[in-house]
Amino acid sequence: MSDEIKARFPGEVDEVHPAPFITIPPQPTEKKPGQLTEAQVTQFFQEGYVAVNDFFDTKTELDPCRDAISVMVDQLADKLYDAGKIEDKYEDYGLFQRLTQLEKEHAGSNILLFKSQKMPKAFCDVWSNDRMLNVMEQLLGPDIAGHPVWNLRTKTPKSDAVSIPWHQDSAYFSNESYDHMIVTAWVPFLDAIPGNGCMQVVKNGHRKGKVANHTCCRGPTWYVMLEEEEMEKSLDVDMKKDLETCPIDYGGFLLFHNLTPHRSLENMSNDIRWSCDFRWQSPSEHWGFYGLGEGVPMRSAKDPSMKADFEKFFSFDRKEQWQKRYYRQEDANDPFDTTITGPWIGRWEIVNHNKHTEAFKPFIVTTSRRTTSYIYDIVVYTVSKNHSAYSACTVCDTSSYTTILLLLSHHFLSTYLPELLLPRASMPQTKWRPRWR
Ligand SMILES: O=C(O)CCC(=O)C(=O)O
Repeated sequence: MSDEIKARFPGEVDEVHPAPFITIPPQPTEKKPGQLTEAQVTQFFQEGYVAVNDFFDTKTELDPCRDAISVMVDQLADKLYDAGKIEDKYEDYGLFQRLTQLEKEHAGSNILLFKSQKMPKAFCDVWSNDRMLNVMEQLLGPDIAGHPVWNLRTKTPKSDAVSIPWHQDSAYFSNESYDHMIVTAWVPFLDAIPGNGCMQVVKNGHRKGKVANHTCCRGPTWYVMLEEEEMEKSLDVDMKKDLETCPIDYGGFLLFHNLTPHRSLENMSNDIRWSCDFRWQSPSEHWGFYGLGEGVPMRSAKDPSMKADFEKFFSFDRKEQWQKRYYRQEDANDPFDTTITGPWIGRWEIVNHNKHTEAFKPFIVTTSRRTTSYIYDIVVYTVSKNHSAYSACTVCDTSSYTTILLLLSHHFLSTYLPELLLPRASMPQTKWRPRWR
């Protein structure tokens, strides 16, 4: 028998948890507005996705989101103009063109808007929409919370920065997200079609209950990637049969979850494909969000009068925490910096280095029970910076670092641990020095 030890990254696991993803929970006995049909609920659990059409009243529920996006674009134009980054604010352009014009004059404008997100009230209203929560009740049970990860997608035409490859959402979350469902409603603010970058899913990709091995990062971006070959091998899907393209008209949404492999197509149109992905889960489950704040409870079986407390939810500055923990400070303080980095970068093999992977600064939590895995993140990250020494990962045995943890203080760990490990792992000389020193 071979003694070969396989190098593993923190995101890689053998564990599988199919039950929560394929088992329909007890359905509400009461008929409620907006509820999915039995066939839709069945499809969601069997195939890992379902398209829901004609759900929103576009005039009263989605047009306010469009208006809120226009305000955000306007604010961005002002900011760029005031800083002398652009010479024209392109005020005559509408919602589906203006950001493209800003992007032409100041490359990265679409990333700045993506990065600067503050959730406007119109979006909160969609997120906590009563009919939407009736849908979530069918998928998650009677206790529902909004998950803290949401994204306004600024998919400008033919832009590499917003070209999102195959992935499962759990690849971005911590391992504690692997065993329970986090539902996404992907809501487009126009008719999303293949030509303007609608979503694709790989149906049945959730049925094994597994997070497949991802790599990082696609081209010049911060996105993790899931190779089709890897999906076929570890998720038992057949890309020829299981790939589904999901056009969604304005007023509808696409439902999928954290184990559904998905991506969006290129936007080959002349319009910006605006969309927002909202998430929900049971409040009793782990958020999988690296301790960066909790979700917002929205519905409770015990307290039928519960309303989402957005004031409390937004009082915690996730962005500030995020930047403190994972960014080099010089990037975090520049309002026009288009670098995006985060904990997911330390979770997978970095096969393509770029400014986003370079900016990643691993974060250590000495007080949490997950500490050992954070240390492991750093070791793997450190070693993977030098590909010729990649096999040195095999010496990184998580349990042996538990002892170090007990003996060393947080300061000592974050300052000296990588240096101590490098010679031990017989790393060849490298010019790279840890960023967090
Ligand atoms: O909107 C997109 O282009 C991709 C969305 C996505 O990957 C997600 O919602 O997880």
